[in-house]
Amino acid sequence: MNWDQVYQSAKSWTLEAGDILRKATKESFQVEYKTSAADLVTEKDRQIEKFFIDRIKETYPSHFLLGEEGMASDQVFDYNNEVVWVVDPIDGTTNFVQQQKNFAISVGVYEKGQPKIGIVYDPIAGELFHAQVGQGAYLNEHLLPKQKERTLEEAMISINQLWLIRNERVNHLLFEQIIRQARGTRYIGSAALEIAYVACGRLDTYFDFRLSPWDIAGGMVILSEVGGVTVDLENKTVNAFTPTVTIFSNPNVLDEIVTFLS
Ligand code: 2AM
Ligand code: CA
Repeated sequence: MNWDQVYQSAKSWTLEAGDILRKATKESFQVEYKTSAADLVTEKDRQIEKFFIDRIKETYPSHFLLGEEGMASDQVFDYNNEVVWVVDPIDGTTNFVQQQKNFAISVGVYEKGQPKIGIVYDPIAGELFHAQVGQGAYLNEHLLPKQKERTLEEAMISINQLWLIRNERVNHLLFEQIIRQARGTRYIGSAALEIAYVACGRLDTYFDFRLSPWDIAGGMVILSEVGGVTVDLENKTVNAFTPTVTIFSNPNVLDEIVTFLS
């Protein structure tokens, strides 16, 4: 497999898809509830997923696509044996609909379950985060530095406020000391962007407990290229295909954080 060529394809298709979404924020489009008013899908989510399916089929017919909208559900494959493009056509659909900003396209390309390429693109900010394994991570054309030395009191923490009130997935009281000690908290509402922001140091740790492969597959490649880590509450490495309970972090801050999680 010519991975340089796949990397170029992934970047140029993502930029092209981003143009479609940027224009879409100025137009009206159809919005549907999936399971509730907090779980939306638009015709643009489906259009962008189809855009990737068509290009992958044409250029890399042996590759598969795993996407949030399930539009390639005719494809049957085992990700441990194949090349798979893990695509979220719009990560942060609620923001796309309500704010017309703070959303991203997320693309991860994995071979037999192993990361190869990660792309997270914010088309409104014009920020393309991208990485090919072993070659560093970039924000547009700038190489991102490795994760900085940082203490919890200098750290910016990202967490959905859902996990700070009583909930079914995690003990919300675990976060009290972490948040009290940290420099600040921020939440964007797009998992792919939060992970990319940890990679470039705008955030230091992002917690989430309701994730799917397409939310994180692209961002994880970018984060690991700068020395960031993806672990569960027991500090064990998380696989992009079987997430749910996950911490994305600068490793220096994580050492302090795990002391509060046990
Ligand atoms: P989405 O916009 O692609 O649905 C904030 O809601 C973040 O969590 C977004 O990245 C969003 O992705 C993701 N998210 C929201 N609801 C989710 C769910 N039920 N399962 C997995 N991820 C979800
Ligand atoms: Ca999505």
